[in-house]
Amino acid sequence: MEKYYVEVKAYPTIGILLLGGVSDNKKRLPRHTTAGIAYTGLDDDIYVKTDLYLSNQKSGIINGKEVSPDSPRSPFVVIDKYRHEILMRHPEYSEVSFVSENKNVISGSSDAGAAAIGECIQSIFEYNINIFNFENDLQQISESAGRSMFGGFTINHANGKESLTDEILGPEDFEDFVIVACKFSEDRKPSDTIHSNIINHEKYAERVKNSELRAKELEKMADSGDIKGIFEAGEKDTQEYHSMLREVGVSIITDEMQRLIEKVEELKAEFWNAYIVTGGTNVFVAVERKNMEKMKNAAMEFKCTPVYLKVAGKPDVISKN
Ligand code: 3S4
Repeated sequence: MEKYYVEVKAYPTIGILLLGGVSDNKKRLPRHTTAGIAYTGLDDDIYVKTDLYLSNQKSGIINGKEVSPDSPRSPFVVIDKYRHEILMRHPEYSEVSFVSENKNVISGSSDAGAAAIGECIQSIFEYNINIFNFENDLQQISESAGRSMFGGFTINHANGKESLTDEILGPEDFEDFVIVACKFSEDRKPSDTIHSNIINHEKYAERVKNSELRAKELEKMADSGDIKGIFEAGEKDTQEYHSMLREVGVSIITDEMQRLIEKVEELKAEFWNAYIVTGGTNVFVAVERKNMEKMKNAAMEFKCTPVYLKVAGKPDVISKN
C-alpha cells in the first residue's frame, strides 16, 4: 500500500419504498421518492471495505478485479472530479487510486461501494465538502447511494431532476428487530433492467405521484416509533413493485422465492413479520428479535440460505494516515 491512505467501511442497503426508474445512465437520479435502510450482520460482518490511496500510478480494484476508469458507474467518475484538489494537498503524488472489497454483501453493494468512496474523499477534505452536490456525485456510481451515506432509515426525495436524502431514524431505533435474509442461488438481474422497464408500465406515473405521499406516511410512522408499520409499508410496496415489474416482463421472484413468501404469509398467524424483495434473488423477512430463530427454521425448509441482519449506521473510517 502506498503511503497516504484512508480506509472506510460502509454498509449495503435494502429498499423500503423501492426505487425503479432513473433519470439517465449518467446522473442516475431517481425518478421518484424512495426510502431504505442500511444493513449489516449481527456481528457487523457485512460491509464494503474501501481503501483510497495516493500513488503515482492510477489503479482501481473492485473485488480483486481492475476496473477501467472509463467504465460506466466507475468510482473514478467521482474520484476524478475531486482528484485535483486532493492532489493539491499532497503534491508528492500524481494519482488517486482505490481498492474495494465486498464482505458477505447480499445485495445493495453498489450503494455501499459509492458511500465508502464518498467517505474516503470526505475524510481527506475533512468534511469541507458540499454534501448536497456530493450525494448527486455519488449517485453516478449508485442511484441509492444516500441510503448508505447516512445509514439507518432514510428517505430520498427525488423527481428525476433533483434528489436529496433525509436521515429519518438511526440503527438504535431498530434494535428490537432482526431481518432474516433468505438468499437464493439464482443470479440476479442487473438493476438497469428494472430501471429501464418499470417506467413503461401504465401505472408508473401514478407510482411516481404516490411516492411523496407514501414517504410522508413513513415519516409519520418514524415519528411515532411505528417500526412494524415501516416494514409493513415495505411489504406492500414489494407487492406493487414486483407485480408491475412482472407485467413489463421482468420477473425477479422465482417460484421457490414465491413458495417461501407464501410460507411467510402463513406464519403471520403465529408471529408478526413483513417481507421485502428488492432487485436481487433474496427475500428479506423482518421479525421481532425474539422470533428470529423461528423464522430461520422456517426458511431452512426452502432452497435458500438464511442470514440474520440488523440495521446499520453511517460509514466508519477505520484508519487514515
Ligand atoms: C433495484 O438502487 P437492489 C433496487 O429500492 C435498488 O432497493 C436500486 O434494489 C431497489 O438492486 C431498491 O439494490 O437490490
